[in-house]
Amino acid sequence: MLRIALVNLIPKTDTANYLGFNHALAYVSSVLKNGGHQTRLFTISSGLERDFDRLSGYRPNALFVYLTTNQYALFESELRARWVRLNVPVFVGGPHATSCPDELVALEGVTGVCIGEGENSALIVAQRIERGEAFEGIANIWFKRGGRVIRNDTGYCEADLDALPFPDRDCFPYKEMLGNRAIRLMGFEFLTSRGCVYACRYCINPLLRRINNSKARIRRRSIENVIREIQSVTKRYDYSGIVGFHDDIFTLDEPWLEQFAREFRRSIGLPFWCNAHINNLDEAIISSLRRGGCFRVHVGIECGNEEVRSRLLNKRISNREILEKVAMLKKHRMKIVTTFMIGLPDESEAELRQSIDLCRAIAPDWVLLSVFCPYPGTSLYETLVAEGKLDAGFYRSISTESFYSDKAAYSHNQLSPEKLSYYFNNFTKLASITGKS
Ligand code: B12
Ligand code: SF4
Repeated sequence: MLRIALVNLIPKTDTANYLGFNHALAYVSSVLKNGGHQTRLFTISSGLERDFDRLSGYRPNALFVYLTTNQYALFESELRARWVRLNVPVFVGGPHATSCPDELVALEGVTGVCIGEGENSALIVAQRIERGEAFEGIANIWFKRGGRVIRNDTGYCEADLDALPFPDRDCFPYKEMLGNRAIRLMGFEFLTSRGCVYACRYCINPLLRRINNSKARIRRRSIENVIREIQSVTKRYDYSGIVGFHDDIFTLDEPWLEQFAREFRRSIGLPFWCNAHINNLDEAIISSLRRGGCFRVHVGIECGNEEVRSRLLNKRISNREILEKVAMLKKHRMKIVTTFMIGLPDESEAELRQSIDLCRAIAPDWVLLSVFCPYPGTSLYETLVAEGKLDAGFYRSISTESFYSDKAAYSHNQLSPEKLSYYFNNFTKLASITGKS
């Protein structure tokens, strides 16, 4: 039995609450526990010796780290300054490991990286560590041996999501999280599917599909499996608040949704929210959502200029369609959350103003606003690097506190940093919206 430290690097700011639960680590933890290992979660904020003391006090046999791009700089400094002292294998997975495996595996102190899905790979890695064996032949894992990088095959993903154990929530501080604002707004989180059919140029999904040879387009859990998980979670934590479905797009499969909504209403009966795509909303789908108890739908709008949305972002929806679907949602008394990004490549002030205008016309209940960040592995990142507008390694120096920052990661041709910051801080006010995050 190994003691495995699961590591999540989080900002110190209030948004840290928002990061309480992590699906990836919860799934990985669950398979490790089923395999007879012990896991403990360590949330680490910038440079705190106290966090490291807790970590080393656990005497872990290995560190399994979840990594997004915004967490890279903190990861690298913790690794170099502290974790190497533990002298244990360090494995890294998550979106940044999937998009930049070569760079990560080359780092001193990193033993291996996981590219793409990791439940099975994590378990086999743990078994090999326990037996003192090398990591050859483990799908999705690249590792270092004697200074040489060994690249095992990638592209493995679980075809049958019901075969996975339910994610392990016990390693998260649910009692504390229950008291905070994020849980009240976002609820207990679940995933009923993996994958997306669209190919937006700022999103990881096209890369995941490439890695998985399109096998991972959309996989869905059975309704029975999802309901059983929700029942066990609400019972275990005596929870009767809201439920959130974090699936990339919850509304892709109409027959599934219709049946799910009926079953959810019958056996769970809690209010829920979900992510949807404007293209996958019609009267039938919205009625199913409503019947199931859905009170809020999150839709990605991203910007107000439809030519930019289509050409630059490859999100092919028109403003007319957006407003029609919004009206339909409102007719069904659905609350609406929209995501917008500002500071898109070459975005002019006039275009940014169009985003504000569209947001005003939508009048959502809540706006999730970000300054556009070009994540490695996305085609927009590649274009910006190729055009010389972005330093390929920009993320090496960004702060983990910058998840929701008002600064652009690259040199913006049209908007000064002051302008961008002004619009970030005043977007919702200018759009006359009261809710913002
Ligand atoms: C749900 C979700 C959220 C949720 C919960 C996030 C969480 N940490 O759990 C919320 C709403 C809080 C959220 C917030 C944000 N998110 Co988000 N989110 C997602 C989403 C839609 C699904 C992630 C998920 O849970 N997948 C299911 C799990 C099971 O799969 P997984 O994450 O791929 O993990 C597997 C492997 O990576 C691997 N693995 C992971 N860790 C490890 C470790 C080891 C040792 C091993 C062996 C394997 C392994 O095994 C896991 C299981 O198979 C993804 C898009 C996507 N489809 O991936 C974006 C995504 C992760 N989010 C993203 C971003 C940018 C954000 C925000 C910064 C929002 C913003 N302002 O822009 C914040 C930051 C929060 C944070 N750091 O977590 C980006 C990250 C891009 C990047 N390169 O870093 C993504 C990829 C979307 C995108 N733009 O493409 N997000
Ligand atoms: S629709 Fe959403 S999840 Fe799908 S590719 Fe576009 S941004 Fe990513």
